[in-house]
Amino acid sequence: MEGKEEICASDIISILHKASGQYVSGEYLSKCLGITRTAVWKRIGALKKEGYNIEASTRKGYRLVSPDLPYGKVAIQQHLNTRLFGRNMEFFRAIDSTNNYLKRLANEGAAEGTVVVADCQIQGRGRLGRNWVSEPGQGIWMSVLTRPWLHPNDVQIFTLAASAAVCNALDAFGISGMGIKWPNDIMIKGKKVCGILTELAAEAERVLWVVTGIGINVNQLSFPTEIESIATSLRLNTAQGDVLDRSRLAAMILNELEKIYNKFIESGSEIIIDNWKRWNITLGRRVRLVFKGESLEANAYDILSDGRLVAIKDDGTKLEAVSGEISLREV
Ligand code: BT5
Repeated sequence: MEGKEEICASDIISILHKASGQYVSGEYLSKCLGITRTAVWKRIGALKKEGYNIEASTRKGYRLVSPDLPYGKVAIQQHLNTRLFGRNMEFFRAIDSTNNYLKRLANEGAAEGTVVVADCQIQGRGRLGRNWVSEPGQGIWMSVLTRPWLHPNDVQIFTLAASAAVCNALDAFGISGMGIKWPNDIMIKGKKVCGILTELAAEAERVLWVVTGIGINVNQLSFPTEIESIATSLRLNTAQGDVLDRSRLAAMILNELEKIYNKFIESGSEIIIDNWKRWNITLGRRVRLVFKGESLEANAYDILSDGRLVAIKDDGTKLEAVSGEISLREV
């Protein structure tokens, strides 16, 4: 669904949701939205296909049977407190990759803060062409578009904002035990619960757009064999093991991301570094690095204001690396 149709559909859901299970007449909906009753009926049909449990009665109109909105745009947006992030949102039951789609929108001039979310990705992508397992009903697979006024060299620090924002949101959501492995992997008990893929377009002196793709394993109880020894989910790390509300968590992440992003634009990278360090599990540890083809052990020491990692080699010399240049493992 696109344009006016999409706006009407989410308005219909908002109106029905506010009615708390009571019927709303087709006539009222058609007046509110400025569309015909037949158009209302058609859109209700489309919403049912999307998974909304709507009951229709010829005399009384329409009502939302379950007060819990299914994972989707309306459910996410009701928890947003942002000015920009997620206000313009597209939600898909299935898509190749939310990053791919948002990159296309970015090139077509989409506004800053545009967000694409999918329940399932057929070709979810990790870094360096790796695969990202993104099964339906389980995780948060979403991408956020920003257009920061940055020199391309300064993007690295910006990318660290995403993992810091996710950890802040997880904390507020009641999850504990998470930490960030430089640059952006979020781990719980040594297993990966969230990965971040940042892609950008730039001119020589200026970034045109940054697409930040965030993948979080939320409700999985098991994983495909290829990742079962390295992946975990939030649900597997809660005491009760209940299904978690992906809509609320996705919104909380966008709320946090916008907050950090705005502070960064106003006053520089300190806010990102402070938040990132709050969750860091790399600095102060011994790590194995593959750097420019050479495999070595070193002590992860600090990150610089531009986001580069500083490690001290055993001969005392310093090594400074941007992500993508090194692969890193704890020893
Ligand atoms: C990442 O890559 O960690 C970045 C993942 C970004 C995914 C988001 S989802 C929304 C947006 N749209 C996309 O298409 N992508 C982004 P990397 O560090 O390269 O990790 C990839 C590796 O993690 C794989 O080679 C697997 O070993 C492992 N892996 C794959 N799926 C996983 C999962 N669901 N949970 C944990 N580990 C996984």
